[in-house]
Amino acid sequence: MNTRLFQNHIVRKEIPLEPIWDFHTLNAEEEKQEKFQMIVPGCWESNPKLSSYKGKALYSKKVFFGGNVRLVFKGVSHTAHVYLDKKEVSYHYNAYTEFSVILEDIPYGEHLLEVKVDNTFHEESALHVRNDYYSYGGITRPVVMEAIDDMFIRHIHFIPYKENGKWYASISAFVNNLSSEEKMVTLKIKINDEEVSFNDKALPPHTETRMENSYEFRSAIPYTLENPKLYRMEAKLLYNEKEVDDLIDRVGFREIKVSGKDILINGEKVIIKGVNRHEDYAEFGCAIPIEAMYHDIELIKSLGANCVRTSHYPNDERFLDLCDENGILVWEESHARGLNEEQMRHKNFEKQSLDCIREMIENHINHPCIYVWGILNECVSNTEFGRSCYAKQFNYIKRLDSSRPVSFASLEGNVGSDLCLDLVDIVSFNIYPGWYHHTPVKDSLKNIKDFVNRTGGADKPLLISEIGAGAIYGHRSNNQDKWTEEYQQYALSEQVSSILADEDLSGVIIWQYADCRVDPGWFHGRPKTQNNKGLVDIYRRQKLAYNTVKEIFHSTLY
Ligand code: ADA
Repeated sequence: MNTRLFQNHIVRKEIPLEPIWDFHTLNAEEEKQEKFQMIVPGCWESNPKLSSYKGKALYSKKVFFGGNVRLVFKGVSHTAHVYLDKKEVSYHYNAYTEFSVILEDIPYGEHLLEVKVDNTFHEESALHVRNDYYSYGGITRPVVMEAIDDMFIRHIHFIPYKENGKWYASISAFVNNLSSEEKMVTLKIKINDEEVSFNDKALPPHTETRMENSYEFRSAIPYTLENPKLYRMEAKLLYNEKEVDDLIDRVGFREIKVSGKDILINGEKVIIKGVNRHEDYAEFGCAIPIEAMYHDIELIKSLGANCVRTSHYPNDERFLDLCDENGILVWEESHARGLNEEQMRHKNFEKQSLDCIREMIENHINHPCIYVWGILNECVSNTEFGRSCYAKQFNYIKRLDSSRPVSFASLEGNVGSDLCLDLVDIVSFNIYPGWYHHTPVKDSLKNIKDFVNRTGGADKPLLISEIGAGAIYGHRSNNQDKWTEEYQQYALSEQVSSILADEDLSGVIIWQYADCRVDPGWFHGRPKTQNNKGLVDIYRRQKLAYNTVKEIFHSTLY
C-alpha cells in the first residue's frame, strides 16, 4: 500500500495487506455485534449504516507471514489496540499520528491480525473531545507490513542549513539492532550523486543507535516555492558487506528564518496567503483518497495560495508529499483545539500532547514544505497554568527540531491578556471581525498590533492565522444576510484585502478552505452540522468567495 507518493524501499520488502478487512461493531462488553466488510484505509462513517456510529469496533484480517515484521499504522481514529493471534501487541492514542510495532521471530504461517478501534470521547481521551470538527472512526490512513532484518533503519533526519554561502545538512540515522549480539554495520547515504559517509558502527544488542554526520552539498539547488526542487535521499545499511535494509525519503535545501517582522525562506521575505484545511471530504470523512487530496491541491494552487495550515492536527503524509511537490508551505499543528483550563488539566493531557508532538516531528521532519510547527490552537494561553503547558510543549519541539519557527493561534478574546507571546517565533491571532462581531477589520488589526507591540511581540512576524465568515453553498440573496454566499464574499474581500495591505503583517490564513462536519454537540451556529466557513463546500463546489479571494491573492505579490 502506498503510504507515500514515491518508492520508500528497494531492499526492505512489503507483505501485502489487501484493502478489505472483516469488521464488527462491539457492544459495551466488547462482544461482536453486526458484521461488515470495511475498506482500509477508510472511515466507518462511509458506510451508511454507521454514518453516525460512535463506539468500538474490531477490524480483523488473516495474514500469511513470519520472521521479523514492522507493522506501521499511519493513522487509526482515534484509540487503537492491536492484537496478533489474540495477544495485544500495541496500543495507540490519537487519530492523526503514525505508530508502528515490531513483531519479532514470528513463526511462518497464517496469523490473525486484529485492531480494536474506539472513537468515543472516553475518559482517557484528553485531545479528542466534542469539537468544531468530527472525530471519525476507523483505520483511516494506510497500513503497511514490512519484512525486516535484525537490523533496520527507523528514521533518517535531514536538516539543511546554509553557511558562508554553502549548503550543508546535518543527518541523523536511527538504526536498530533487534538481535542479542553486537553488530558492526556500515551506513551509506546517497543524495543525488553525493555520498555521505559514516564511520562503521557497532550496534549494541536490543537497542536503537543514533549515527550523525554533517555534510556539504556542493551541487545543491535550493528548494523555493517557484522551483520546489526535491532530492531523493537513499540510505542503505550493510552488514558483512550485504545490504540488510534501506530507507528512501525526499529532501530539499531550504532554510526558514524570522528576522524582525519578516518570515524568510532562503533569505527572502514571504507573505503568507494561506488556507486552513481540515481533513474532511463528503462521504470519505477524514480518510481522503489521493485523488481527492490532489484535487484539493489543485484548487488551493489555483486560488493563488502559498500555504496550508493543518488545523488542528498533523496530516496524512501523502498530503505533505503533495505540498512538497507543489511548493505549498505548511504550518503543521499538533492536535488540540479550544481546550479550556480544566481540559488542559486532564490527567493525560500532557502525555498525549507530547506524544503527538514527538510522532509528528519524528515522522515529518524531512518535509521541506513545513515552515512552522504549531501547537494548542485557541487553548488557554492567558493563565499561568496555561503558559506552563505552552512553554513545556515549545521546549520539547525545539529539542526535537530547532530549525523551524514555532507558533500557536491565539484568539481575539485574548488580546490584552495572552501570556505566551514571548514563547513563539511568530505571533498569530485568529480573528472574526465581520462575523462574530462588527468591529471594522482595520480596528481589530490595530488592537492586536497595539497589544502585541506592548507584550514582547514587537519584533516578531505577526500572522492572522484565521479569519472568515460562514456561507451555505447555494444560499444566494441580494440582502447581504449572514450565511449567504454574497455576505461571505463581501466579508472575506474586506478581511483579506485589509490584511494584505497592512505592511506590519506577514499574511493571512483563511478560515477555511472547505466546509467540514462538526460534532453534533456543536449544532448551534453550525447549520447542517458543518462548519460552513469554507471557500468551497464539503464536495469542493466553489462558493462566490473562492473567486474573490483568488483575485485578491493573485494580485498580491510575495
Ligand atoms: C476558531 C477555531 C476554528 C473554528 C473557528 C470558527 O477560531 O480555531 O477551529 O472553530 O473558530 O469557525 O469559529
